[in-house]
Amino acid sequence: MNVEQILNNLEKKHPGEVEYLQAVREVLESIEDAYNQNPQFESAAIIERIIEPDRILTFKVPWTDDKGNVHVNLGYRVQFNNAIGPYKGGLRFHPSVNLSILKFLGFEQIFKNSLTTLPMGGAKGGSDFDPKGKSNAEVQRFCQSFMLELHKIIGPETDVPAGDIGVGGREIGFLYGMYKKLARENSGVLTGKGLSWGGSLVRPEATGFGCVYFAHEMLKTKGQDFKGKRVAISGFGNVAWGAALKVTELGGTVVTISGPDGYVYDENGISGDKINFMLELRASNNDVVKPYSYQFNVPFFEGKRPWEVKCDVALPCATQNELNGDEAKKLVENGCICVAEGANMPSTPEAIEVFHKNKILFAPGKASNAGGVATSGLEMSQNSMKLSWSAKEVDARLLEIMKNIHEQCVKHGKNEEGYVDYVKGANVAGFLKVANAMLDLGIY
Ligand code: NDP
Ligand code: 2IT
Repeated sequence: MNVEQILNNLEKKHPGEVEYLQAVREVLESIEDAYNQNPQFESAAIIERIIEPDRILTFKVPWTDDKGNVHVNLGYRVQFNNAIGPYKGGLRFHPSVNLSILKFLGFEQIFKNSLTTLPMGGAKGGSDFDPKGKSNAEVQRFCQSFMLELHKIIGPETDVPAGDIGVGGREIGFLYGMYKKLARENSGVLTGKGLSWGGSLVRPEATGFGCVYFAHEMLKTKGQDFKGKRVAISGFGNVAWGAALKVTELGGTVVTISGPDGYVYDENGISGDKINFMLELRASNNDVVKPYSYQFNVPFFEGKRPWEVKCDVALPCATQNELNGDEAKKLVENGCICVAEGANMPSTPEAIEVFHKNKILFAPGKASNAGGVATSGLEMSQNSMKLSWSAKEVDARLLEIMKNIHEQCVKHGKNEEGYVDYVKGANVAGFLKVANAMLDLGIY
């Protein structure tokens, strides 16, 4: 079957799963040549097998709020593919979570994890639980109830979850505490752990740092770097925070951060204590960035996204489909030369088309945000060895991994004119490794 037929069948099988179908289409369209050149993939139905998850666990998560009311949320774990290593991927707690979103994220994770050079398969999970406004005790009870089900299918050698939107160090702590109680073991079953109980230095910063390392490699292909560059960042969570730190360290000026309420524009740069203030905003559990504008006396643009400002580099670090075709045009008009995704699939297909048409540097999340899961992989290595590496060592490995991913993208994505299609490069490189592993492992 050709790629278009496979996509048509998938659309019929899973109508309405918009994000999942969008992610699969993007990958299949860019690996089509590699697939057609390798008939052994078709005879082993590699694509038909890679686009469906191995299994999905759905479960209810009952929990009690501080007033004694009982609530029921939905919990999921999508174990997508374990050809090259244990299932690996984050947990997202957000009211928008549904199966389509988790299948898109789990599917992307297969190729991202393959690119990291480390042995990790792809998975994702989460819940439609809304952490906004919940007390610490409520979050704790929710996490404990979630783990009562999840523990049945995870393990340090089978499936290793981590954080994502709404799941940070605090939630990983509550989840891990309950896992330890149930499994009676201390192991690397979750990553993003606290430093005193098995975590890795640099994991909190890793996704943002990795994204900026990747963007730096892209800029270097044009003889440029971050010095003096104006950088627009969206989001104000874990990824945006790490990216803001590293951009500033490399001499760039971060001019925006954003939340669901709008964006702030700080022309003097979001650096130093201002970056720490982002952490306070996030920890407040209110999900707004507006207070930054009072605190530092800068403009706030209600209900707007930051892609209308003049910038040299854009790093979308909030969520999927947060940068559309018109916004991409605006970025290009305003002189933006490089876009590296910190979030997963933040650019719509129309936006990607605009970036490619205008030949600007564009990196898809599965390449540029892979530093988070890569450092999770390094946390797993440290747990297995029962050793802790220094921050310097982890950071050096992270930098090497991001450079390696960049090389893989160039190798598989450069066209005759010398333009690098990082989407194609990342998808082809990520796919070939997993597809060849699947061939070696047989059909089952
Ligand atoms: P956080 O929870 O720390 O921060 C994300 C926040 O961004 C959410 O609280 C969300 O608010 C907010 N947000 C949602 N939509 C928008 C929007 N349109 N504009 C601005 N802000 C918005 O999550 P992370 O920083 O961990 O994750 C951010 C992105 O990075 C996600 O796409 C995630 O999948 C990706 N990622 C994360 C990694 C990690 O290690 N943490 C690794 C690789 C990728 P609200 O809840 O109100 O919608
Ligand atoms: O999207 C992602 O890569 C993550 N949320 C991190 C996953 C992980 O296992 O560290």
